[in-house]
Amino acid sequence: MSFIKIFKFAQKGSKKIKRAKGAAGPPPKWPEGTRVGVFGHENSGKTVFFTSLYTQSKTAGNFHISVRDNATANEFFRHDMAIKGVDVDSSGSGTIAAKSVPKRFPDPTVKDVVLQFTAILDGSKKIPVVTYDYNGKAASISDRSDEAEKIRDFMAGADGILFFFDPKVLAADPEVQARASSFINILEYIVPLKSRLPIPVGLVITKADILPGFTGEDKTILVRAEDEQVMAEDYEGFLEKVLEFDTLAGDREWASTVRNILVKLREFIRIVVGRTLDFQIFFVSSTGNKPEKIGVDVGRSIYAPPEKVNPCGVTEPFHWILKSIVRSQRLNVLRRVSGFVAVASIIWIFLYSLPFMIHFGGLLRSTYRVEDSVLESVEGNIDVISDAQKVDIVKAYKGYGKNFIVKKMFTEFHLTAGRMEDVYGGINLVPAVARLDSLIENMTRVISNPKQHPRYDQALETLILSDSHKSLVASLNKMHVGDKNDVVYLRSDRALRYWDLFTRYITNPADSATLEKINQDVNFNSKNAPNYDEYEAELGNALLGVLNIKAPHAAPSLRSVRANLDEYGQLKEQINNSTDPAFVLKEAAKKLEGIRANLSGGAGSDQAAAIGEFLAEAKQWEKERTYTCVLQNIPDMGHLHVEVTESGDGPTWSNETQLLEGDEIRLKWKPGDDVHLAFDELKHKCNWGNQPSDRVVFTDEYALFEMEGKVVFSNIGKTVTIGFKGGLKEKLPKLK
Ligand SMILES: Nc1nc2c(ncn2[C@@H]2O[C@H](COP(=O)(O)OP(=O)(O)OP(=O)(O)O)[C@@H](O)[C@H]2O)c(=O)[nH]1
Ligand SMILES: [Mg+2]
Repeated sequence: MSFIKIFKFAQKGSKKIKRAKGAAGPPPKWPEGTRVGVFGHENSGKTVFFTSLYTQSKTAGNFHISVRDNATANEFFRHDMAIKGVDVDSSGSGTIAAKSVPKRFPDPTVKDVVLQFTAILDGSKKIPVVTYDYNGKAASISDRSDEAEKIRDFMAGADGILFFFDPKVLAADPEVQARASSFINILEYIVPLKSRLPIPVGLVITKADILPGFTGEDKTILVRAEDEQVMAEDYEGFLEKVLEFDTLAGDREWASTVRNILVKLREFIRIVVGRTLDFQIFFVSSTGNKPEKIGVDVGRSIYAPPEKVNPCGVTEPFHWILKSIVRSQRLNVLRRVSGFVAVASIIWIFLYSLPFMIHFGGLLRSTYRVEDSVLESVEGNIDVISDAQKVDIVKAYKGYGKNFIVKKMFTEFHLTAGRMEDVYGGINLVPAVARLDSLIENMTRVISNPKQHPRYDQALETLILSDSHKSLVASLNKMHVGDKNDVVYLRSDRALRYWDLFTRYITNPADSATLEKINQDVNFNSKNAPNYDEYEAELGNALLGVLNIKAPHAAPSLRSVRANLDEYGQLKEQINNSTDPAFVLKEAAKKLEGIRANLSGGAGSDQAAAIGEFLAEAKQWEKERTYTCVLQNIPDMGHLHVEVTESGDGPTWSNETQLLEGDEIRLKWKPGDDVHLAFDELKHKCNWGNQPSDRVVFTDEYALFEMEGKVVFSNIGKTVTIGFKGGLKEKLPKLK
């Protein structure tokens, strides 16, 4: 509902209340149609105007009237006859004939009448018009009668208003002001002061024939279409511009008349200009020629219509106001449509953004909140998140991923949620444990090798740690956070404690209390500590070994250190000359472990350290690692497909990579994995490894080593040569 309508509605509401209090009857029900309000005081010329509008419309080119009801027809007819001086002579024989009687103007209106007719504009546009004639006394500003109320009610709901002003009152300034004020009241009744005027308003100066300088039709419309912008001026600007019009500039008499009227009516014009472009001033004469004064009644002179009645410009105000109404109705429809479009757009924008708001502002944020609070509790170290905390995060991502909006509209986020579930749920602490193992392994290496020990500066009484010592301790400290019962926390705690004891020993090797503590701790842990795995056991042993304390779980060896050192020497040669991974990484490593357990400090400490290093390196081979394989030679422009699978699995060939001579491929492999090679000859149709020209599968524990060098495809008699960056066999650990 527009503001104007609300305003009108409120006004009508207040009117109803007023009426109820005054008990003056229900508001009038006005007929449907385009309502044109003619607001004019007594004697302003309304009735004569309507009559001449009717007669004139019969000959006017752009404005016709077709009367719609009897009351209107009767009203027009009666007054037309009176003005023309025609009466009906009904003789006793029953014949009716027209007879000439003295011409006279209609009497002041007593009984109000709603006039209804169809106006035909410019020969085509038909508009059902409803207008109203009444006793103009009720239009007076001081009138509070029911008639006055009726007039206001009609005007308030009008689609356009014409203010009829009788120039005969111009000389009486108080009356001019009173009339202007009463019309301003009506306008305020329609819309508050200063708001845009929603309907066209015309000022109709009636009886223009009495005005000096009025010469007829050419003076009827004051502001031509091309000068319309003067309506946007304030009163002073309006007056100045109007008087500059060509039509006035060369016609001093008329200019002075117009100026006089505009000045006298300034309070009214001030109210209208600047608030609408739909304003116009008309000068009309319903009689054309001046009527003849024939007498005086109470307060007014009595005139007779002139000999020749020749209405001038009377159709113009109605033609203009109806056209303006049609135009503004079209504009209103457009405004309503654009309003509707604006509302629809806002609704659409809202509906469109709703899922985004729900997703980013709600679903995703609450999931992140769960994850963030966990990460905060472990100071950002993802590796030490407890199982319970992981469950929380996984649950949060699971719930998020299941949400309809996420699934349907944010598919990428849905996939990410799945990955996050895997990250937190699938790995089950393995990365943390594995990283910790490798840190412990590093510590074992440091402790096993006296060359890598920290140094104690006696003079400065300071323990000197190398960068790698520091980073080892820092990494362990990073894992030493979060849930205190968590396996990573407990194990990093023990490792740090071992390091602490170890550095205490370095600081003061003679302190038997430290040695005692180390001995006790390692022994205790090896039997009682939860999750005390082989890496920790190695570390404990290394600690005991270097301090010359016997490993707690090692069986006491009967063999002498010398014998072990001999065996060490033989093994060293074998290992360092061997290219057999099974021997170097398994068999020899096992033997070396046995030897180290039986090497007691002193004489065997270098060897024990070397064994420690060898074993640590050998252990690396047990993990899945990435190897860069180079296809050195592929005969006859064939190509190869390579895939590593778990032991016994068939290849999927899903990486869809053709390898040509000289190509490199990165393979992830660990002992036990199988290696599949597929050879496609030049003209063979490539199916990414499926249905190749020939294939070879290596299933040995160390399959990757079988692949290094020459690989024979016996069915087609082709041999390819494959190498590894840095060599594979060459990289096998050596014993120092
Ligand atoms: N000079 C001149 N006088 C006119 C013209 N039209 C009307 N009059 C005079 O104005 C008088 C009043 O005209 P009405 O049309 O009856 O005025 P009204 O506004 O209907 O008056 P109420 O019915 O009393 O409200 C007429 O009797 C004429 O004397 C006109 O075009 N020229
Ligand atoms: Mg009248």
